[in-house]
This record gives sequence, C-alpha cells and structure tokens, in this order.
Amino acid sequence: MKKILNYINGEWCESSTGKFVPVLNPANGQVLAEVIQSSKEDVDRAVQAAKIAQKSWRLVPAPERAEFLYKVAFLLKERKEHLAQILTSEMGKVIAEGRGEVQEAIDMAFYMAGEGRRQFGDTVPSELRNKFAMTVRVPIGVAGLITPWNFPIAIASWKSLPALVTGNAVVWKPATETPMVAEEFVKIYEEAGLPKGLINLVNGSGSEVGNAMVDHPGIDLISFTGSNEVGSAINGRAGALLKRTSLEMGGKNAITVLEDADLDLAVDGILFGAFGTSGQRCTATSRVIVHESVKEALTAKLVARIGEMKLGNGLDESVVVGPVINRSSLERIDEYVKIGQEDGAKLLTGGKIATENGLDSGNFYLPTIFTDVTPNMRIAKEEIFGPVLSIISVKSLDEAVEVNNNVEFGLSSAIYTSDINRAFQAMRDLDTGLVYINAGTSGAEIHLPFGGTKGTGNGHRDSGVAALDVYTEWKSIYVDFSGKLQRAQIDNY
Ligand code: UN1
Repeated sequence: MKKILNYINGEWCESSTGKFVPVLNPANGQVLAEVIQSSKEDVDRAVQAAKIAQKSWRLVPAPERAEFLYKVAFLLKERKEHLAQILTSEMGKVIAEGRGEVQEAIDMAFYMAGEGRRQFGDTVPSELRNKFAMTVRVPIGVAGLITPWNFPIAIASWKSLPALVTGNAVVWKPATETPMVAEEFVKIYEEAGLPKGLINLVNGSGSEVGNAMVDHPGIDLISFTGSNEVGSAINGRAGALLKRTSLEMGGKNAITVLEDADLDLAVDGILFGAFGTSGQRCTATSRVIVHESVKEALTAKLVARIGEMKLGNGLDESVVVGPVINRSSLERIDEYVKIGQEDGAKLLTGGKIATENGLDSGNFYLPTIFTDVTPNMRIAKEEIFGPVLSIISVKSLDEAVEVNNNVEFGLSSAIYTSDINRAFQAMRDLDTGLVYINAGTSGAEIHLPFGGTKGTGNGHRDSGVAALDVYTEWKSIYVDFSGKLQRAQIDNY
C-alpha cells in the first residue's frame, strides 16, 4: 500500500505517532493510499525548519526566487495529465475539471513567477527637501497554509506560490481526503530545487495539526480555505495571538435570470454552476433567482437537460457529474433535501442517493432541483456543498438583488440579461466579491482577486496582485540626504 509521509526540512519523514488513515476513492470506495497523521511535535519541527530557511530566503532577490517558480510552472505543465488523474481519483471531480484545476495551478505558477520582477511599491514625494520616501513589501516570515479537498492543488497554488515569491517559508496542512495530489505538488517543489525548509508538508487532522499551526508562535500568518465553522474558530485563536489570518469560507451563490435573458445560455451556466464538481465548489450555484414570467420556461429547460447529465467515476470522459467527497457529506446533502421538503419546497428532480448501475459503491447524489423555494427556507440560506439547486421566483431586478444579497455569505453572483443598463445596475448592487454578467458563478481566473464579502471572508483575497497583501507587510522608508535634522510636520510649516 502506498504511504504518504510528511516533508519536513527537505526530507520525507514519518511521524512519531506511527498512525496512518486510508485515502479513499469517492467514486468506488477503493483504498488508494494511507496518509500519515501527524502530531504537534511534527508541526514544531516543520516550523523550526521553515524559520531557519526563511532567514536566508528573504535575502534571495525576488527575481531569483521566481526562477524556482518558473521551474514549478513547467513541471506542473509537463505533469498536467498525471496530476489530473490523481486528483480525480482521490477527490472525485470529473477529469475535464481535474485538468482545469491543474491548469489553474499552472497559470498561478507562471503569474506569481512574474511577480518576482514586480512586487511594486511606491515612491512618493517627501514633504521635506532633500528627503526621499518609498514603500517596499517585506515578507512576514512563516506562512501556515490550511487547504481544502475541493480544489486541492489550485488553492494550494494560490497560497504557496505568492507566499514563496514574496520571501516567506511555508508550513502546509492539506485536507486529509486529498494528500496524494499534495504529495505530488511538494515533489514538484523539491524537483524544482527549492531550498530545503521552505516548503514543509504536515499531514493530519485539523484538530491536531491545524490547531497546532494556529497556536504556534513561530507561524506568523494563517491562510485558510474551508468551512465557516472552522474559519471562525481559527480566527478566534489566531486573533488572540494577533496573528494575521486570511480566510476564505462559504458561499450561497445565486444566478439571477431576468425576463430578457437568453434562457439557453442561462441553462448552460446554471447546470455547470450547480452540478459541476457535484456542487462542491465555494462558487457553486445553489440558487436560481428567476423573473416570474420566465420561471416555467427556464425550469422546463433545466429539468429536461438534467436527464442528460451522466453520473459516474470522473475518470470516464463521458461522465459529467462525479461523486461527492465522502459518506458523511452524502448524508448531510440528503438531510438538506429532507429539510427542503419539510419546509414546503417542491422537489422537481433528484432528491436521493444514487444507487443504480453500481453507483452504490461510491458517494453519488442525484442532481437535485427544488422549485417554489422562498428566500427564508433553510435550503435557500445555508451552504449545502452538494448538487442541490433551489429556484426562487421574483418580480423585478430590485427584488432579485435583495434576495441575492440577503444571505450571510458573499462570494459569487451572476446575472443573465440582455439589457446593458440592468447589467450595470447589477454590477453595482450585487454585494459579492465576484460578479458575473451572462456567465455562471464559477470561472474565476487567477490574475484577479478571489474572495468574498460578509461571512465568506475577512477582507483578504487569494490570487491576483491582492494575494501579495496577505503574505507581505508594507515598510515605509525615508532617506534624508539634507545632512541636517529635518522634523516632519514642524520644519516645513
Ligand atoms: C473554490 O470553489 O473554492 O471559479 C475555488 C471557480 C474556480 C475556483 C473555485 N476557478 O469556481
């Protein structure tokens, strides 16, 4: 049986716990590997190694640091298919999406390598004569990364690459469900020749390894993507230590369809948004807010198309909906479907665990659509993280915006309309961090900031130039070349 170990200070190593847990293929329950479960001591060793490595790394010129990132980018590109196959096997998303996700990591690697020659600061005029003022970005130190299973390599790339190019060292805890692709990613860093101690992989549970990272005084910041429950607990613990946190959490994303929309275009966006990755994206479409005059027509098209969506093992190229991550997720989704029914929503299609054609050996849930959903029902407010879509009808754009915004999350919204004025109104009024016009709620590109408002985040962004803000501090530097004491605010007035 393949064993996945930790990577600390440039060595693949076991933990003193000696404990391993199985990694399962969610499409068929097959055991793919075993992954080590680490302890606080392993986290501490990783942090000590990272701290030492960072001391010299910060002095390596950023363009030279970026050379390692270019190597990582080329290796990711070379291994795209291999990585996608592993990703699909352990996470379940269909292979086309697996390839897309690896591409996202490739894009991020090239983009952040480019940041080696940017990381711009400002030069600004001083208020005093013969004095120079400028700002530079400086690394924070050791970045603790806690990443989810739903985008196991893309999100790890969003966090590790900007951390490294700006001069930090990394301690990374991947999700327990997806350690195989994490191992492959670290091997790529290793092959790229990244100096030892700069990337450390510590596998294990959130309660043991995650908490040890958050509490460790040697970790200067935590970047986390995952549930609100865990994110807010991290924030509480880290806040008490005045440690920076960048949190990316839940979504309750909606696509609004106005009466002037191209309905077929909207249907394509809705199906991909709601059932792609089996609804397990932070950006998944879980609500459709439709103008009442086109509700019936849109619903009929959605239901007709859902029958064409083949469920199965994501490695089969003809499959469009893969399994959900594990048994407990399957049960939670089923629980939400029951809640929807009890609350009076009308189930149009799906609504149960798929068991036919051998699907019962994996974690498959039928793509599910509810209609006659009202904004206050639990299925319209809470994140389900599965293939369940709720249709809510409204009478106007204003009402649609209100329904869209009236949830505790703020990640992504989309609107389909052919009216440019209403599109611009929506761009202004939809209160999420991502807004799409005539496209679905998923499809973020790595060179733009990714993140959300309200309960989705805490004001930080992954990816884009904004990611640099997570991993750096600003230093303001003043150089006085007047040869005399010049007192700001005093001598010049
Ligand atoms: C996530 O769901 O956590 O826009 C990330 C998208 C992808 C990234 C999703 N590019 O859906």
